[in-house]
Amino acid sequence: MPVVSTFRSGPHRTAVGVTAGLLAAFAALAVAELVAGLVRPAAGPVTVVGGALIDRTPPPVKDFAVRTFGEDDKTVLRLGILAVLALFAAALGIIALRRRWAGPGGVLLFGFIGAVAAASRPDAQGAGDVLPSLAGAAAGALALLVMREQAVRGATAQDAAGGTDGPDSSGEGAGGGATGGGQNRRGFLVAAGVTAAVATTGGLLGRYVSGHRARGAVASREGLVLPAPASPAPPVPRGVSLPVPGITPYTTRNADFYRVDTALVVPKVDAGAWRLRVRGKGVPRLRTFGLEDLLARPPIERDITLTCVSNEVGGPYAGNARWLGVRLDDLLAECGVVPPSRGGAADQLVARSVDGMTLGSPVEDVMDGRDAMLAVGMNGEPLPFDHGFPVRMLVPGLYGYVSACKWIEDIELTTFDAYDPYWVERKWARRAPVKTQSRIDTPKPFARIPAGTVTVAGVAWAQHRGITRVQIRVDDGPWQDADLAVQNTTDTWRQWSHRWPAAPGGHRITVRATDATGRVQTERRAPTVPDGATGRHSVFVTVT
Ligand SMILES: Nc1nc2c(c(=O)[nH]1)N[C@H]1C(S)=C(S)[C@@H](COP(=O)(O)O)O[C@H]1N2
Ligand SMILES: [Mo]
Repeated sequence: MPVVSTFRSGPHRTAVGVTAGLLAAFAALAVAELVAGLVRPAAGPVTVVGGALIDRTPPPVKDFAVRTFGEDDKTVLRLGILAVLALFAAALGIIALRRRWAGPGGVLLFGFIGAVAAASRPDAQGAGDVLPSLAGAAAGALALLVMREQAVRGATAQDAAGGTDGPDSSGEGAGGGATGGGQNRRGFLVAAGVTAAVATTGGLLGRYVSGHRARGAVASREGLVLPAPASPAPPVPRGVSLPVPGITPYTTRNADFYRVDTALVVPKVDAGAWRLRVRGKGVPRLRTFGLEDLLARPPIERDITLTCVSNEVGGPYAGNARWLGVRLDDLLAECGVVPPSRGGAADQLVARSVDGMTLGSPVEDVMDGRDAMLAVGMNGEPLPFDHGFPVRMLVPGLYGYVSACKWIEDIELTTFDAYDPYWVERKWARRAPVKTQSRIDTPKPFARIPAGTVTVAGVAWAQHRGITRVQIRVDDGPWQDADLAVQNTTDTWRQWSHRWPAAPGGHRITVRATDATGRVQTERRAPTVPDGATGRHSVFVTVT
């Protein structure tokens, strides 16, 4: 057995390498996050690498991730990146003991990857983006070099004393004596301890700085007093909500509203500093609006159901809220925009967010009189940060990815020929009106329920067309009309329920909806890519 106090070879040496590698990586990340906190919180290496991965994820993989991890997908991605990083860091630490420059060189290579990822993000702004990764890598490389020198110093001293290489001739380790061993262990432990302490301090400081930066935005949200609507939403009729346990509530609470976006760090925009630019084809001169300017316009309040194109049949990515905002058609008209049907040059409105996301909507839809809006309020409070504070766009009847830009800061009038926004570049359709869908909320799939009368219930949506009929089929039986809740507006979903005399056995319940154009929801199954899933939701239950 080698003397324990040297790091010559074996499990002990491996442990030293792994420790050095992990600590160096920790120092690199901590310093990077600190620098990111100072220059740009969204430019932290894990964030930019995660973002770059999201940018390059093929739609089926993205859909798999959304399906499997739901709204935890970003946490899973972050943890995945950290796990991969830890593996490489451990390996680099081991290699560093053998080859002086290999470890630090490897760390710098990772820093370079982070910098490239940062520069390739759609919201990259320049030097500030690459700085965190480069500074972190420099710190990590230095830490690894120092720890490595300390770890091998004693062993090298033994080389001089012993004269010959041991079986472990690939590296610095040699000889069996303990000369300098105690010293090198102490030296390494000190270096490791200092690295850990510096990294922890840097990390905490980084958190503090980022938090401090966000404080202005948080205060601006808390201080925002929403104006009273000049055009209030019509009172929600009694009877939009059916008294069925387990049914999706008519109005989705903000905390329960689904969230789908690519932001690994939720943008925290200070409402006071927020500006919206409107520019492009048909806009004679660039116009800029602050939040004050927006709120000086007559606010409208509307109930609108938002759905995501990535929602599988029966999936959860739909929500209904009461939004407060200003009419987008009026604002565009005031800027000089004319819809294509009246000779306007631009047929695509590209909305851009502070995090570089781009979403393209048909100008015709936005200006055809529907309640397209720039929203500032959601269910009676300022937009939550997750949902786009201070301002987001909404266009009833269109999927979120072609209309619902959160953290919006720029509107460009252009053509569908001239520009493909983010998701269109990634194989999703240019135009994507919401498809008619219905969902069974209760009973749940594979529920075991006692025989007798069972209430089957759920929601159906076909925004901007409206739902006129929902039908239920049990096994291969006839389609039977469900009872519809009262329709509020055609821009929102509609609850339905059906009392089913359930006989013992296994049964499959299927639902289908008909929209106000008379079209029945298709049974043809289509995947979410490129313009929204089709097919009918069904659940299998066992009646006992
Ligand atoms: N800035 C930005 N806005 C965005 C997105 C995004 O990734 N970034 N995702 C869009 C998509 S795909 C949908 S479905 C809706 C979801 O809005 P929600 O998260 O408030 O439910 O936001 C849209 N707006
Ligand atoms: Mo979406």
